[in-house]
Amino acid sequence: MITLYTGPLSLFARKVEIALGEKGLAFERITVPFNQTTGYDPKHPEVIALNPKGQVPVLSDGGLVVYDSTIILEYLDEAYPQPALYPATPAERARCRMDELFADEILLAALKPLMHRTAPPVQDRERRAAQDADAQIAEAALARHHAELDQRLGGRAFFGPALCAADIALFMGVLFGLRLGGPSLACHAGLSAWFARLMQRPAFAEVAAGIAEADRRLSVPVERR
Ligand SMILES: N[C@@H](CCC(=O)N[C@@H](CS)C(=O)NCC(=O)O)C(=O)O
Repeated sequence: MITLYTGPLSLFARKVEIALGEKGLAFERITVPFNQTTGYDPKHPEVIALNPKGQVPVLSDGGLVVYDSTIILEYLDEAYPQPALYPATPAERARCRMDELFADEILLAALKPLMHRTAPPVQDRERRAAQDADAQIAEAALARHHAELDQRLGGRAFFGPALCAADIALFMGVLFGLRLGGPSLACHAGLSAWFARLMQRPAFAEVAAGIAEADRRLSVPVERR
């Protein structure tokens, strides 16, 4: 029995949901409290008990507890090898892991300054101006990252020889950039087609729909700010 502690707008927990969906693994979902004002505070007591970092995602599989989305994806791929989420050769696996890391660390760094856009606006005008200035810099960085990803993809269907963990992590990063009002993919035909192709897959579409539903419930619409 697999249990996943997840968050409604957790990019990392949603990575794991896509991986579970692609592997056709049923799981019990425990959604931790989250709101746009205090975030994950107060934290779910079981997450505090299970993960020394107090973060989601946490996965429990028959009593084995695994935290951190990347480690969870690697665990799932070893415990449930079909369909594989990491390529076969050491070089391809290294490339996939670096692309996953690019999403989780480099793209994330450019997403963070956009995250205030779905939260209630701050009243202090100076702070708001500083947020807007940081967001503009982040948008420029995101646009550069999209161009780089488009080039790296080079017209292929996936970032690996087949769908791999990097596609999942990069999909989440690109999706969050779009939902936070970041640059469009329109001028990157390959990346845009890749994103649309992933959106056709049930595991990805379900997660994207879940995030849209959570945004309707929890977030300030970006276009209304
Ligand atoms: N490297 C971790 C990052 C997990 C993470 O940042 N989780 C966020 C939600 S997306 C969280 O639980 N934040 C609450 C906190 O840090 O207190 C992973 O890949 O799982």
